[in-house]
Amino acid sequence: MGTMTLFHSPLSPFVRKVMVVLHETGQLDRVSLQAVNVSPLSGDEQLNQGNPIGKIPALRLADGSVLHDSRVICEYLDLQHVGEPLLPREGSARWRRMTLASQADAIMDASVSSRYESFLRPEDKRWDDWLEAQAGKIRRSLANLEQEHLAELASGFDLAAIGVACALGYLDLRQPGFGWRERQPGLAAWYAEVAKRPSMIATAPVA
Ligand code: 99T
Repeated sequence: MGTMTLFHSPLSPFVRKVMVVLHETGQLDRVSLQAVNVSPLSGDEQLNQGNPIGKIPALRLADGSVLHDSRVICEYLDLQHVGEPLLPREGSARWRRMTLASQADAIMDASVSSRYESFLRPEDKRWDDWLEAQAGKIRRSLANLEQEHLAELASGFDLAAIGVACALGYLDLRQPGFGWRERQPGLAAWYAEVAKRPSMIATAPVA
């Protein structure tokens, strides 16, 4: 039984990032999972304690304080293990990797936003231009990863690479017809490899 509590849902790519970090850094047994099912329209009272925005993941520490969001939790966990750091601690490489990690989060944000627009919003209020704009963000980001970041991604499974892998996993889950593999064959090959890691297999979302 872990001393920390992670508010968790198996389908959230942001939660998955944290779970992959726990696997990769050997910290799984420090955390108990508390299942929550939230959307912008339905929150969870316990989750809101210390986390007024009410999103997952949130991590309640042993002293009762709560960390959010996923970036903060991942960085916190990265400072708690003795293995290779999952982000360079200093220098220009730190900012480059953090920016790549942020790009991965932004792909997830656009995908989650599309999911809410196409699933949560009443059918007569759905807005195709909104969906197309989110898809454009994702397409541009993936093209940029293919053109500029493949070598960087392949250089190690750190927080940036974990983020990109979770973003792609979520895109496959919610928009299986997106067709990114044809447009980004290098990224597809990289993803096929990292998807075989035990941390990715153990956290794969099942709809
Ligand atoms: O928006 C809400 O109120 C509830 N949504 C969430 O909690 C989503 C779950 S992914 N989490 C975030 O958007 C976290 C974003 C934050 N910046 C972070 O942690 O990095 C749900 C996906 C799905 O149901 O398909």
